[in-house]
Amino acid sequence: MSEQKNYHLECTGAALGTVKQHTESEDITLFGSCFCPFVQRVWVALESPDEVDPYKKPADLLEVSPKGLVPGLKLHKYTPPRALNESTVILEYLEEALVRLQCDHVSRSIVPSFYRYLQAQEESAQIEHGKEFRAAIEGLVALLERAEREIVQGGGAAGVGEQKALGLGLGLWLEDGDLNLTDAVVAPWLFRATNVLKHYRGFEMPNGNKFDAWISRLFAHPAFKATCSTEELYLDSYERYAQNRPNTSQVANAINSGKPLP
Ligand SMILES: N[C@@H](CCC(=O)N[C@@H](CS)C(=O)NCC(=O)O)C(=O)O
Repeated sequence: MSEQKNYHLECTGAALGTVKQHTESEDITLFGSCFCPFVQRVWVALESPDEVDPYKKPADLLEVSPKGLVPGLKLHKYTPPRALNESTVILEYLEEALVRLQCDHVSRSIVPSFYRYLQAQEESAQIEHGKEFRAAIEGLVALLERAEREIVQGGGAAGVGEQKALGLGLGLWLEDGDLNLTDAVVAPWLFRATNVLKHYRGFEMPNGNKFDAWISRLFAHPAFKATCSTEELYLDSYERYAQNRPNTSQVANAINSGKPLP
């Protein structure tokens, strides 16, 4: 009888190349095994796993995955570190984390810089805040591009269904995506950038094939379109901000006093 084969504990082929490129991350450990399809699911969305033998159930695996199954995830940024198991739960966590990251950027950077730019009266301040607003949009694009790289193209190992599930974290950024939270959270300001900021500050949106296509999908989306008024309404309504009239709003006051937005 020929010798029985055993499972492998080291990647081969393209996966080995990917593992070798892996730079040690200090904030997340993915416990995995090179042969495991459940691990591969998570791997396409994340970095290379730390190889463990799930049949031997080492203590560090049991600590994060009570049944001793891979994948298991350890998030070191929490004290004590948090653990997660079950491939679909891990994927949902990652997708949510991506969308949260994007939404956080919109709230912290895009929205405040929109108002700083619009309310700025001095030409030098308008130039400065215009650059800041543009950089904030580019920052969101960078987050979307990174997510796309990590998720959709990540090793090309995911099945179509998994890619679609993870693509939820990218919304309309993907050609066949659906409107997601990030899209809804940022669209009103991007839209006003094309009319209000254009009119009062001469702002021109950044360009790029993917960016332009995303903006077109976003503005043409029926749910968004159905909420837009005519341009005149926006130009009239925002003149107060553009002239930085006293007590325009709580948002305007917060911007003027350097406080967080209400
Ligand atoms: N439902 C789990 C399944 C994970 C799973 O079964 N992993 C296998 C490797 S492919 C494992 O760890 N097996 C160890 C064992 O059977 O003791 C998930 O989606 O994460």
